[in-house]
Amino acid sequence: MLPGWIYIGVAIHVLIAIVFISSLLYYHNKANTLAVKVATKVDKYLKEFGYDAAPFLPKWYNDLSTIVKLDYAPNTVCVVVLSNADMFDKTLPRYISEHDPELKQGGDCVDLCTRHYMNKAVTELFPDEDIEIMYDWELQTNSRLPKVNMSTAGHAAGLAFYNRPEEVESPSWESKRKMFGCSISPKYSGWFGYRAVLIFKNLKDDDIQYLPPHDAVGTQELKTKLIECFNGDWKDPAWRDIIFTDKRYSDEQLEYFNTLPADRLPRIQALMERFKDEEVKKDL
Ligand code: B12
Repeated sequence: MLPGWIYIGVAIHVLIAIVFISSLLYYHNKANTLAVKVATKVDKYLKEFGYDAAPFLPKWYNDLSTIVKLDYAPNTVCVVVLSNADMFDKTLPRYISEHDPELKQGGDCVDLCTRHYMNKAVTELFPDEDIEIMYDWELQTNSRLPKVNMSTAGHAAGLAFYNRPEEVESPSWESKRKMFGCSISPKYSGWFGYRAVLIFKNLKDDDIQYLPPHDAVGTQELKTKLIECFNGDWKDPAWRDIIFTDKRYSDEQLEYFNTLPADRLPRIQALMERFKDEEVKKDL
């Protein structure tokens, strides 16, 4: 027979272990809510094609966006998708080589490529869900306003902080001048593009916690420079380099986006030549 204090000691240790494991499970479940699981699935699937995804709720978005609203229940699961440098440099040439007939019908190849991978992701991952996809270029039918304000969606999802001109305390520009805000990602700085918002109409999440995005630009001095550059020469990529990232666009990609849509065909042809050469080298 062991002394009583040993039994008491063991009981206390077991109790502490139970409390510890339950709190781990509680916080794990809180962090791993339905919206997080859905967005993680989308993110993992799209990663190899050069896209990143993160979850948000219409409530968070509508609390920020003053004009362009999302008319869904506040707790509906939504996912915002951006493209990073790999989408153009790696995925696009492969997509074009496999879907040439679609491209000959005209249309923007980046938009076609994005539409292809968004449709593929939702049909393969969520075949039974009712999902609406809104693209960055889509406008509302009766106004010139976008269907969804991508910068606000990305800010709500924590992907990139939306730097507004109103944040600048001593602006260097005339107060009458209309200045546009600019999103900066802690991962890609300005080297990304918003592409789509996926709305899972029948999925609701009441547990996900709002986490504000990381303000990577931070200082007033840099914010002033950012807003000045973003509203200056749109072909100058200085605003994209406002913070350090090792994942910038290639020169080929930058030149493509700096070329007016009507003049982009020769750039696509050059991209395809480069891709064909690389494929031939791989086979040698
Ligand atoms: C129309 C448009 C333009 C127009 C007008 C610009 C504008 N911002 O309105 C023009 C042609 C000028 C333009 C130019 C450019 N654009 Co543009 N454009 C758009 C587009 C399609 C819609 C923007 C819009 O009209 N919004 C509606 C107005 C009312 O929104 P808003 O002014 O932002 O106001 C809202 C917010 O302030 C919000 N709000 C209010 N308070 C608060 C508080 C917080 C904290 C937050 C988060 C939000 C918030 O509520 C307001 C109303 O809803 C978006 C894509 C999209 N679907 O969002 C791209 C977009 C904004 N453009 C983009 C880019 C890159 C550009 C260009 C560099 C060219 C290019 N495409 O490469 C240039 C840069 C500007 C310049 N030097 O000319 C990127 C922004 C990237 C970034 N990192 O920020 C976007 C998101 C496109 C994308 N696919 O990524 N663009």
